[in-house]
Amino acid sequence: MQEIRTQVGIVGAGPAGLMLAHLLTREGIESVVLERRSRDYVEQRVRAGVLEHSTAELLDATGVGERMRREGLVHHGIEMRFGGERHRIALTELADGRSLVVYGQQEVVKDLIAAGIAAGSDIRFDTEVTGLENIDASCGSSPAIVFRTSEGEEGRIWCEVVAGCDGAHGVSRASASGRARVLAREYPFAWLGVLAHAPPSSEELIYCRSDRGFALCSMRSPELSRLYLQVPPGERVESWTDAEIWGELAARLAIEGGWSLPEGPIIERAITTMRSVMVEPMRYGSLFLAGDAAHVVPPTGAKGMNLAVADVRDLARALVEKVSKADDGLADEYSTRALRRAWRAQEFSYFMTSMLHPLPDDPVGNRLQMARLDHLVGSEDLQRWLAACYVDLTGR
Ligand code: RFL
Ligand code: PHB
Repeated sequence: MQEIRTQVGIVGAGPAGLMLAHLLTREGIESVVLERRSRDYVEQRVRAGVLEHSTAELLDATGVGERMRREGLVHHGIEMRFGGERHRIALTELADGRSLVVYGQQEVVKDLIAAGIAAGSDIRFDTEVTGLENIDASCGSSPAIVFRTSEGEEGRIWCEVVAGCDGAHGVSRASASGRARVLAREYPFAWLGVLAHAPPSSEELIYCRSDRGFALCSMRSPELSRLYLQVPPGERVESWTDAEIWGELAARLAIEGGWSLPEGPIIERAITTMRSVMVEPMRYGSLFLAGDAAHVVPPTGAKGMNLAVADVRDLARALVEKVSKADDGLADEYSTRALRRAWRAQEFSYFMTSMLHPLPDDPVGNRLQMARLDHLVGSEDLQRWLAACYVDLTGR
C-alpha cells in the first residue's frame, strides 16, 4: 500500500483538475492529480470547443496559451438561423471588443498536461479514486484519498484539502451526496455530435432552429467541422448512417436562395444527453467540488468547460490563502460565489436551449420560440445581453 502526503489532492484530470494543479504549482502549492483514464484517452476525448474571453485570457496569463493563440480560431460573431433566414449577432461589437476562441477542450487538456509534466507536477493516470476518507476531519487527522492503479496497486494520499474535479459521475459528488441538495432536470432531447473531415461551412458558428429540430455548425480547424443535431432522448449513434446525418443537417440548415454544407468523412460521433444539474453546496469540510462534479449545464450556451475553469480560478486563490496562510476567508466564500455564477450560466444555457429546440406536439411552444428569436434579432438591447453572456459570462 503506497502512502503519499501532499497539500492538495485532486481527483480527476479534466480541465478543472488540470487547471487547478497548474495554478497551484505556479503559487508553490504541492498537489497530486489522480485520473482513472489513460493519458492518451483524456487527450483524445472530444467535447467542448468554445473558450470565453476570460478563459482564453487565463490560459495566456498563466503561460499555457501559446498554442491556443497559434491554432485557435478567434470569433467575433455567431449566426442565428431560423425560418429559412440567417441573422448575424456581432458579439465583439456588442461586448466591448471581447471575442471568443474556438479551440478544442482536448487541446487545452494536452497543453495543461504538457505544462504540468514540464513543471514536475505529480499527475497519475490509470489511477482510480475509490473513496474519500475523513473529509470532515477536525484537528489531528487529515483527509485521505484512497486509490487503485490499473495494475491493482492500492494507495492512500493524505492531504490538507481534496479538490473533487472528477466530473458528473465521479466519487466526489457521490461522497457529498448524503448532505448535498441535488437539483436536476432532464431535457426531452439529446444531441448527436459529429467531427468531420470537412471545411467549416462558414467562418462563424451557426445556431439553427428549424421545425425539423436544432442544428449547430461549429469547427475545430479550417479542415475539421464539429456538427450537432437535436435527436430524441435515448437515440443510438448506430441508428444514423453518414448519409442520413448529412441529409438531416442540410434539411435543417436550408435557407431561401439555397446554401450547401461541405461534406466529408465523419471521424467521430457521440450522443450528449441534455441536463441541468446543480449540487449545493460546493464544499463539505475539506472537500471542494469544482466543474462538472458540482454542476452540469446543457451545451447550447457553450458554458461547461468555461465554468469549470472559472471554479478553479477562484478555488486556487482560496486554497493558496488556506494552505499557505491558514486564512479561510476565500475558502468560506467559495461555494456561494461559484454557485451564483453557475446558476447564471445555467439560466443562460436554459435560455438558449429552450429557444432553439422545437418540441413535437407543442404548437404554442414552437411559436413562442419563433417569437423569441424574432424579438432577439430585432432588438439591439437583447443582442447586447446575449453577447455579454456568450462571450464572457464566467469571467464577471
Ligand atoms: P471532466 O472533463 O468530466 O473531467 C473529470 C475527470 O475525472 C475523471 N474521473 C476520475 N478520476 C479518478 N477517479 C475517479 N473515480 C474518477 N471519476 C472520474 C474522468 O475520467 C475525467 O477525466 O470534468 P471537468 O474537468 O469538470 O470539465 C468539465 C467539462 O469537461 C464539461 O463541462 C464539458 O465538456 C461539457 N460538455 C460540453 N460542454 C460544452 O460547452 N460544449 C460541448 O459541446 C460539450 N460536449 C460535454 C460534451 C460533456 C460530455 N460528457 C461529460 C460526457 C460532450 C460530452 C460527451
Ligand atoms: C462545439 O464547438 O463543440 C460547441 C460549440 C458551441 C456550443 C456547443 C458546442 O454551444
